[in-house]
Amino acid sequence: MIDLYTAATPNGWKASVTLEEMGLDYKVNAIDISTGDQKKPEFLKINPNGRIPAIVDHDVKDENGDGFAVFESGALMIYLAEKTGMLLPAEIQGRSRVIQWLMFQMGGIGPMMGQANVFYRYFPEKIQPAIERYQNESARLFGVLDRRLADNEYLAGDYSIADIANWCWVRTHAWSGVDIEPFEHLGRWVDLIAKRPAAIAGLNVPYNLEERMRSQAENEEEFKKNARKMLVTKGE
Ligand SMILES: N[C@@H](CCC(=O)N[C@@H](CS)C(=O)NCC(=O)O)C(=O)O
Repeated sequence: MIDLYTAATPNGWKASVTLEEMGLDYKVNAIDISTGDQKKPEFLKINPNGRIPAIVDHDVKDENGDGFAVFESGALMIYLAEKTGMLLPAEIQGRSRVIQWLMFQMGGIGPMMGQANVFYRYFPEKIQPAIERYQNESARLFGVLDRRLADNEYLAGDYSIADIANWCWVRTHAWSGVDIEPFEHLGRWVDLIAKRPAAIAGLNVPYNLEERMRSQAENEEEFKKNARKMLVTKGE
């Protein structure tokens, strides 16, 4: 059995969609990142970085006889792919291609869209050059994905953890204020993955997404206030 520690965010969904695609048995532990659950000492033992997502695989023991903990969503996805032999080819070139597009998300799409969210949504001061910097960079990265998807159904051969990682972020483009309209092939791919039962199930972890979106729309100011609190956290 696997314990998943997560919240309803793109990085959290990367883990839950992957677990759903693999049909693994897992228990959801909702972490309230707005009140700082992720900075508590017991959680820092699982993820020293104090962020979600993280997993503990109780089928595998660490050197202390505890379940094996994995943090960093990309590492977590590779771990699950290696555990199951799914969504990551074994052969060196295919495997490298998937990891390249996974790292593209980890080092590009995630951080740039994340900072676009910070400056466009959460900061009370609207610093236009910062907003434009991160939105433009996100759009540039969307262009890279779009060109790749112009003659490839998925990012790296068959559907893989690279698609899940990028999709979980790109689908939230409106929250970052980045238009997807100019990217025809990217739009096709977003819609294609959105139909997958495991993607739908994974997005409903840890909460039902539609209900959350409704309450978020009602409480957008409250949501932004909580997000701002995270931005000023010092130390861990
Ligand atoms: N590189 C990390 C990023 C994780 C991350 O930033 N998670 C956010 C939610 S999407 C979080 O836990 N934020 C809480 C905080 O900043 O304290 C990963 O991919 O796992």
